[in-house]
Amino acid sequence: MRNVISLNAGWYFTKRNAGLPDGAPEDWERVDLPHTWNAVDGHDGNRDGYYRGSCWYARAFETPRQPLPGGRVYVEVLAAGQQATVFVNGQEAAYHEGGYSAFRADVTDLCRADGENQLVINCSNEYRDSVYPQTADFTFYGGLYRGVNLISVPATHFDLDYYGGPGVTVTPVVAEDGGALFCLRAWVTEPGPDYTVLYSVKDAWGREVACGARPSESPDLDLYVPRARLWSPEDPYLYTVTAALQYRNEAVDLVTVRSGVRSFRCDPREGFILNDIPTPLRGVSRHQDRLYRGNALSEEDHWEDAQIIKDLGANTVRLAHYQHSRHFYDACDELGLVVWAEIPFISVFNPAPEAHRNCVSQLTELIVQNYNHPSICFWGISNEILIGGFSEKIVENHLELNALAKKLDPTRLTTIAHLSNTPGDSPLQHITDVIAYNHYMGWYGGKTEDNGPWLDKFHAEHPDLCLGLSEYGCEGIVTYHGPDPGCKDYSEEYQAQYHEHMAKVLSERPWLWCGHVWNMFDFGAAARDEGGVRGRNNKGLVTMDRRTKKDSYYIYKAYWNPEPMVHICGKRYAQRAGETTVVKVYSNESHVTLYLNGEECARTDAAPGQRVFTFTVSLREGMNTVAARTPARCDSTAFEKVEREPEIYALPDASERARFTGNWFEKTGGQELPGELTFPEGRYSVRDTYEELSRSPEAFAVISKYMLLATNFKLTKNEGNWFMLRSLTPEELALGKKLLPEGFLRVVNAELTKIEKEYI
Ligand code: ADA
Repeated sequence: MRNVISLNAGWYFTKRNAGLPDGAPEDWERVDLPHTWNAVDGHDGNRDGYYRGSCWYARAFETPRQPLPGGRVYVEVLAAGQQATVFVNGQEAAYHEGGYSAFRADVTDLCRADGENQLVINCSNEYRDSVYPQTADFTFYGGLYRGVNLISVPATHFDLDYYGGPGVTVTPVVAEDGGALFCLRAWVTEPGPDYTVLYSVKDAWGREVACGARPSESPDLDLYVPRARLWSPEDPYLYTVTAALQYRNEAVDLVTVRSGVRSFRCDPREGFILNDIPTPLRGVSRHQDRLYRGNALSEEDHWEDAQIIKDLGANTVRLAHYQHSRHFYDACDELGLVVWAEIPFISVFNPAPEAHRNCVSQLTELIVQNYNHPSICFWGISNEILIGGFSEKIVENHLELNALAKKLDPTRLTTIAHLSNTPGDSPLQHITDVIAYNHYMGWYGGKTEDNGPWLDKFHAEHPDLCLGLSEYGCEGIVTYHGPDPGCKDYSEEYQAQYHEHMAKVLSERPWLWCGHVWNMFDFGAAARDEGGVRGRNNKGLVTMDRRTKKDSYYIYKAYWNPEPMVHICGKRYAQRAGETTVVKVYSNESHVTLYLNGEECARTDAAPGQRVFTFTVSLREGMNTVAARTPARCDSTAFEKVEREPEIYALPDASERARFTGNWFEKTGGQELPGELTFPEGRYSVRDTYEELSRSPEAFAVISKYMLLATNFKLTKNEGNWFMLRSLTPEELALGKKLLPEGFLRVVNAELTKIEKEYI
C-alpha cells in the first residue's frame, strides 16, 4: 500500500553555501519544516536587505519498504523557494525551478540497501532572471516552507512522475436531467492484466452513489450519478471519489479526491454565472505570508485565513501571485470560495526562451497539481506584465500559455490581470476567456470616484469583453486617524472611506465578473518603505498578524455577509478633539440607533442598499460611551474628548503624504514647473531606460535624486527593484503604475535633456 511519511522533523540547516555535507552536519542549526530563513528579515524593514542566498538542509531517512519487491520511493518537496536541488546519498536526484509548486524525485535507485540514507536539499532564493518572479511587490521567502514527504508505493501505482500531480483526475459534468457524469481518468505506472482500477463515488454522508471498475491498462471511466447536488459558495457540497488499484483481494494503491459538481461561465453583460445563476464574484486577493513567520505556515494557518475570508462574506479569492498550499485550495473547496489561481508571470517580461519555459512549467504544475479542486474556476496567466512595455513576444508567449492551459484543462476559464493603462484594443485583450484590471484610482493616482466611470466607459466601448476588477485597494495603518481623512495619509479612516465607495461601485455593477480587494492581509514586501512602516504592503483589510480587522473589513462584511451586523468605526480613534465628532456605523439592517453615554441620541432608517450610517455628536469632556443598536445586534465603544489629538495619529513624516500628492515638488526648490516634454536629439530624457540612464553618472544622479524625493526609493544598480526598473523608462513607470507624482516627468525631463549623450 502507499505510505506517505512526513520528513518535517529533525533537519540540519545552514545559511552558508556549504556544499554537500559529509555525513550528518551536526554543527548546522537544527530546524523543523515548514521553514524559511526569511521569517523576520523578509519584512522587518531591511528594504531589500533580506537574505537571498543558497542554503542547505540535511537529514537522514530510512528506506521505506514495501512488503513485495519492486516498490518505488519518492521524495516529495511541497515547495522550495525558489530553486532547489535534491541529493540522496550524495547523488543528485532532482533540480527544480519555481518557488511555489510541489515536485517529486524518484530516489529508489539512490537508496542504500542497508536502509540508512542522507537526504540533502540545496535551496536558493538568489535572483535568477529565468525564474519567475524576478521582481514583484512581495518578498521571495527562501526555504522548504511547505514541508517534505517520503512516498513509498508498490511497483504498480498511480503515477507520481507527472509534474507532481495525483495520477487521477475527476471531472464532474452537470447533466441536463439533474444528474452528473463523473469523468474519471487515471494514469497507472506498470499496469498489467492482474491489476484493476476500482472507482467509488461517495456523497457527503459517506454513502456510495456510484462505483465501477476498469482494467489498469485502460483505466478511464465515466460514472453517472443521478440527482447530483451542486457545489456553490452557499452550499459547497463535496463528493469523495476514490480510485483503488486492485490486485486480487488487495488494494495496492489508493488516491482520494474531493470533488464538486458545478457549471460556470462568464458573459460580458451578466458577469459570472454559476449553475445557471448570475453570481457576481466579490472577494479578496490573498498573499500567504504571516508576521515573523514568512510563508512557513501550518495547515491550521491556511484554514484560518480561508475562514476569515469566508466570514467576511466573500464568495471568491484570487490566490496571488503564485500557487498556494494544497491546504488552502482544500479549504476553498470545503468552505465555498471560487478561486482564481495563477502563476507568478508578473511585472517584468523576460523575452528569453528559458524564462518562457519556466512559465510553461509553472503553469503546467499549477494545473496538473490542482486540477481536481472544484473551487478553482479560473487559471490566471499573467499579472501587470506590460510594466516593462509592450512587445510582440509578450503576445506570442501569452498565446502559448493560454493554449497550454486550455489543453491541460478545457473545463476552466483563463484570465489575466492587466496593468491599469493597458489599452482596450491591446492584443492581450483577446487571448484569455475573460480579462480583469488592477486599478488604484484613489491611491496611486486619480480619484476614488474615477473608478465607476472608468469601468462603465470600458464596458460600453468593449461590450464583447468580460471585464473584472482583479485588484483595487489602498493602505490603512491602524495607528493613524483624523477627522478629515485624505489620500496618502495612510489612516484607517481613509482606507475605510475608499472601500465604502468601492463596495458600492461593485454592488451597482453585477456585470463585472469579479472584484478582488487588494489585499485581504497586509504582507511582506521587503523593498517598501511607506506610511512609517518598512518592508510591508499595508493594503490588507486585516493586519499581517491576523489579529486586527481594520474598519474597511467591516464595510465588506456589511455588503457581502447576509448575517445581521453592526460595527462602530474608528474605535482606535479613541481620543478626539473638537466641538463635535463623526461616529460612523456600518450595518446591513433596517435601522441603526445610536446611544451616547447611555442615552439614545439618534436613529437612522436605512435607505435601500444603505450600509453606512453617519452621526455627528458632541462628546462631553473626558470619557464617553458610544453604542449602536440594530434590531438584531449591538456594538459599543468609548471615546475620550481631548484638547489635542495624540501625535501618534499622524504620519511620522508628514512630508510623506506631500511627497505623493504633488507638494513633493516644493522639495526641489519650488521652481516653475517646466513646460511640455521635449526630446532633443543626442540628449537624455524620460524616454531612456533606467539602464541607459545609469550609463551616464550625471543622468543617473538626476534620476536617482528625483526618484528618492518622489517615492523615497533609493536607486541602486543591481539591487532589489533595480531588476524591475532597468528595462523601463521613467515615462513608462509614471504612466503605467501611476507611482510617480504630478509634474515628475516634466521636472526630470527638463534636467535630463540638459545632459548630452556621449558615446565612446
Ligand atoms: C500591483 C501588483 C500587486 C500589488 C499592488 C500594490 O497591482 O499586482 O502585487 O503589490 O500593485 O499594492 O501596489
